[in-house]
Amino acid sequence: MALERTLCIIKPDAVRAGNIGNIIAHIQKEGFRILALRMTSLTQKSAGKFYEVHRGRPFYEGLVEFMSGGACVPIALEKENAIAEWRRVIGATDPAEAAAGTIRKLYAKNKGENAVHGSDSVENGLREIAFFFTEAELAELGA
Ligand code: 3AN
Repeated sequence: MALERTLCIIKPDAVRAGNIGNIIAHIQKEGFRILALRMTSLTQKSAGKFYEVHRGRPFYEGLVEFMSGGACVPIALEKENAIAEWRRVIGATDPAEAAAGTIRKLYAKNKGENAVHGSDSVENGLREIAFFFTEAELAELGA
């Protein structure tokens, strides 16, 4: 196992529903180290860029609309095996298929408004963290 980084985003539906604290409690209970965290809101342009890989898929425009439609909380996380570990904690993309006790089972509405993001590979984790946080911000906090 290797020490890895992943990007969590607490999405606008979960921020709106008042679940920031509940989701951070999962992060801490599961032993992730928080490297950086902020509350922000994405423009349509930046949401479109973040989800560039999904451009052209039928849900892309709705996803960009949703992700730029309210505040979100990106959080850079570190842990042994963080990519798989965080995906285990958040559960399946579709909350109807997510395992009991996972964040999406507890807090997500549907496949689109699904409470949290998790990176799908080590490379994407590093790229996505760099999308929101500078090297200086990460280093400042001892990351
Ligand atoms: P995950 O977030 O579980 O890695 P991806 O990477 O397949 O899932 O999709 C990225 C995001 O796109 C999802 N979190 C979800 O918000 C949205 N999404 C994916 N599939 C659908 C779909 N079939 N309908 C609506 N939104 C979707």
